[in-house]
Amino acid sequence: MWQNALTLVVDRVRAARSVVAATGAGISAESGVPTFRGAGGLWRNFSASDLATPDAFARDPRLVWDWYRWRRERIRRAQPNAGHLVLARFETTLPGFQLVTQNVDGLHQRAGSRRLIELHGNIWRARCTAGCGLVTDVSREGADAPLEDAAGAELPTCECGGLQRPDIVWFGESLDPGDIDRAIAAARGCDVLLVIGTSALVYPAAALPLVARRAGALVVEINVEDTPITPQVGAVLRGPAAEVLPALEARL
Ligand code: BJW
Ligand code: ZN
Repeated sequence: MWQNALTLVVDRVRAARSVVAATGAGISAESGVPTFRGAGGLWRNFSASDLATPDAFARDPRLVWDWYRWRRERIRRAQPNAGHLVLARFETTLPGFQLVTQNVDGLHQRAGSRRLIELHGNIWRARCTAGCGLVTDVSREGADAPLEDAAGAELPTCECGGLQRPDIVWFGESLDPGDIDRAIAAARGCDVLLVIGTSALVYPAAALPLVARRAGALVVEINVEDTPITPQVGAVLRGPAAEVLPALEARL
């Protein structure tokens, strides 16, 4: 039972000078946003690894945009859950708290998190592919359209006429060096790292628990399933993030 491991985690969080949380798609699962690799992670029989690549976009930008528009409308209808809300409060209740996310859904911001590193970009922004570099807020686009109408819309273009793409880090693309450097520094400098709702398969984000562990931090995995890092963490809180995080907060 994860309630037993909780006592160790509570003690270490209370004593910590710095706590870092690293989240993945699992934190938003209870908000109704599908994860990438679990059941429901498929869209029209494509997996994320088929669509979230520069090659896929070069081959068929309409297909990729349809997928992102469909996801955007699902996310728009979702609400931050109890797990997101606890992490937003940790910013003011825990010393030196830093949140790092692989998620692009913006639910951490909607829950109130401000000190946030988004490693893989944000689905509510588009970016010009023609080299002018303009980044556009697309959070109002399609807001009034029903979910079904999102597919097949025009391809979005920049003010300069260039094709826009989602402002997201795809497979084989580099993360923003400033973002990953700050995330690694936070992992290296923390006393407790909470790894929440990630399959820990995608690098370099998956290296953060190893960095923290080597630097002497307690690494805590909060997940409904085992992952490749489970054998290497100091504590496992096996359960849904929207239940485990409020239970942790209540004990602090
Ligand atoms: C719950 C729950 C509940 C469910 N409560 N939990 C080193 C080694 C091997 C490979 C590489 C390497 N370095 C780089 C690579 C290549 C690649 C990579 O890692 N590939 C691996 C898959 C093998 N990495 C990259 O390409 C990265 N770029 C890079 O490294 O640049 C340098 C470079 C340049 C050129 C060539 C090579 C390297 C970029 C990675 C970008 C990832 N982007 C994506 C998609 C775009 C975003 C989008 O459209 O939304 O980001 S992939 C997708 O996976 C998405 C996610 O952020 C990411 C991570 O997924 P996550 O969050 O872990 O979700 P799931 O679904 O996998 O897991 C959910 C978890 O939640 C599960 O464990 C559930 O059990 C759990 N769960 N309900 C708690 N209620
Ligand atoms: Zn442009």
